Amino acid sequence: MKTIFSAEHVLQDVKSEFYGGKWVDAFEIPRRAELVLAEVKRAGLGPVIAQDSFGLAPVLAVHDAAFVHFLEGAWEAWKAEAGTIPAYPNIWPPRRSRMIPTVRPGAELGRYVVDMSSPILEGTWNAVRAAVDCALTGAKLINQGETAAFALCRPPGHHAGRDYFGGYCFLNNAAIAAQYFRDQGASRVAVLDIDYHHGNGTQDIFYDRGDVLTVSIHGDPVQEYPYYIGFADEIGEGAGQRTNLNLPLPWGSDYSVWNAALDQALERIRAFAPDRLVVSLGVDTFKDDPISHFRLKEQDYAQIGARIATVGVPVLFVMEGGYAIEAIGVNAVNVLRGFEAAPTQIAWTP
Ligand code: OKP
Ligand code: ZN
Repeated sequence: MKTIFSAEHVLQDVKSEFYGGKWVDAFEIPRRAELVLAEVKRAGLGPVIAQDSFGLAPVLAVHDAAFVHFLEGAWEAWKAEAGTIPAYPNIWPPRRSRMIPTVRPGAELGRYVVDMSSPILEGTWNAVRAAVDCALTGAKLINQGETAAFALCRPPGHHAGRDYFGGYCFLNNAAIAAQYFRDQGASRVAVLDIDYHHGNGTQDIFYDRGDVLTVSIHGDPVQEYPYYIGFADEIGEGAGQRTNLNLPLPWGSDYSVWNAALDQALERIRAFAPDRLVVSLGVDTFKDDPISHFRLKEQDYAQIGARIATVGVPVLFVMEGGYAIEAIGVNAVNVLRGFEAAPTQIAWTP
């Protein structure tokens, strides 16, 4: 399959992260994408191509306009006040605040960001736009007849909601691609999120939508980020009733446990009969991941790819997390190779 990759990802280059009450070396670093790219090439997965430009319309189809325009101008506003240091919030709005406009960039940041893991830097907006364009280019390739594509997005996207960002994510690459599939004629789209962390942003975006099924297998929010969302009783609302499926698993879950959840996920996806499947591909489920607590092994990832192929519809893989730097390439590419090696026939329809 083709990989879509932008060199502009390097513009999001956070040095330190506030983690467990301490400043530590950042986990979500440019080297992650470089190592995945290197393994794509070493394994001979297929051509690596650059992204096309899609503009902001597909972004505004899922994200709040004021939020998007805030992100676009956030660095310039922050720099005018604080200089060229990473932009962090001054405050988070207290409950029952009047959500009035403020004149301070650090106060506006608190309106939109949910945590301390996602500072805005000089190059953030360009890196984020490039990642979105990688996902959209992959979706376009699929609409042109590819049965799978790999959007090697960085920064990741699945924690970005309609009008909020956080968890290293700014715009929701996978959700934007899913909506693009809908807008280009797909009747139903499924998003399967296999990152270790709950895909709260994707859930948020499609929560009241019956045309997009969102399924996430993740560390139980009782123990794990994003803590406040991702529980099994969140099933969707309104027209989206029963089109959200959360499969939280406890710390220490290994592949036998995880694969049973994948069975449930795939059963629900098959019953939904989507035209397209978007996979939020995080490999922070790996046993050696420094911020996660599942126990998947290198070879398990090929099984996952083969299992995903059984859905039998075209799949856009969108890179999300994975922080065990020495293994991220092998694990991510194992999913893709496992998918390609599977005997299943993929039914492509326009
Ligand atoms: C992004 B992705 C836990 C702090 C977690 C943010 C994690 C974001 C993960 N104590 N910080 O889903 O891989
Ligand atoms: Zn994650």
